[in-house]
Amino acid sequence: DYQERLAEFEARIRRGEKIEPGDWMPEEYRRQLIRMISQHAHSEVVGMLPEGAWITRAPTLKRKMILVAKVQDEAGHGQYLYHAAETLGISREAMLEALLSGKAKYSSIFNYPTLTWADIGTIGWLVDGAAIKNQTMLAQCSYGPYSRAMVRICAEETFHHKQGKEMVLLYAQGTPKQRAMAQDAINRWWWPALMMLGPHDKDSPNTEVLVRWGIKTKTNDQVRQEFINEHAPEILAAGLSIPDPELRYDEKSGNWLHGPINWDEFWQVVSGNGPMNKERLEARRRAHAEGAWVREALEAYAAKQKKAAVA
Ligand code: FAQ
Repeated sequence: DYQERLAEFEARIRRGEKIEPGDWMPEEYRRQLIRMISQHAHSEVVGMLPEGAWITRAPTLKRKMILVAKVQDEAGHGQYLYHAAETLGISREAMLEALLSGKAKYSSIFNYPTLTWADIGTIGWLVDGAAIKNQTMLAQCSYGPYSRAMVRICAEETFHHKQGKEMVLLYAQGTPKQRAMAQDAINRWWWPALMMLGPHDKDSPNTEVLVRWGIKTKTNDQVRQEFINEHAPEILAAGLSIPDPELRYDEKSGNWLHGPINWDEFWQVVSGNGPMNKERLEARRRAHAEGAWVREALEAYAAKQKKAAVA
């Protein structure tokens, strides 16, 4: 019966076994994974937009090639994650419909504009930096296809992180104009990067069940602390400042403690009222409509192949 199956399922997770597609799982485990993985896939795909806007304006051929590769990686991550979600019984059409209708969430961070070229470096350093902290945690998750996807994706994001950090460090040592551009980008992306890792644990309704079932192996605040501990000293060492007057190193805990996060801003962005929410969804809807002919052609081709196979 249900209680026995649940006990065995939880015992498997405690033993560190992966749950695979087709294995018995509680409906709530399935629902939570579909929610998280589809939101993650949408984030990768919407996440192509802020950076994609700078491909034609990259300052050198080398930077342009790196940026094209990064944005292409993000499309690949989206594909990979939609497939992982499909193993749980949801269709890609249903997920895309949820995104395009504005019903599904995607990461708050991609609703901010990329105003200067330094934003591209800063996204690599801070946004990929935050994403990697979250995703190395998820690489340990109890659902096999998601955890394996995270291993591959983190490897690529490590490259994204390094190229971003290299760029910002270079500009931080550059001309006064370059330094100012790097500082301005850090000023605008620091807080959204902290928010990206989700609300404080006490305001995070999903964490408890996700941790119990080994989907999350760390809480939002734990991951945020790891992110700050790595990045705050590096930003300061580069001679840049962090827009948090309360930020300080705490000897006792070994942590960099931060000031209050503006959660009103976060919830505004999550509920569709961020600076770029409308533009982002509009761009996705346009891309979907303009790609209709590709889907039709694929269907026509598949139908023809099927007919040929029958004959
Ligand atoms: N944005 O109960 P919790 C990337 C929602 S990939 C929007 O704490 P949970 C790569 C949350 O969904 C970035 N909504 O939720 C890249 C929930 O609402 P719901 C994406 C957010 O799941 C780099 C409600 O608030 N990564 O960046 C956000 O336990 C550079 C309550 O929150 C992933 O998606 C937010 N930031 O923890 C690409 C990783 N935070 O669904 C291009 C997978 C929370 O109940 C360029 N996801 N909400 O209606 C996760 O690890 C988790 O879902 C968290 C949130 C940690 C994001």
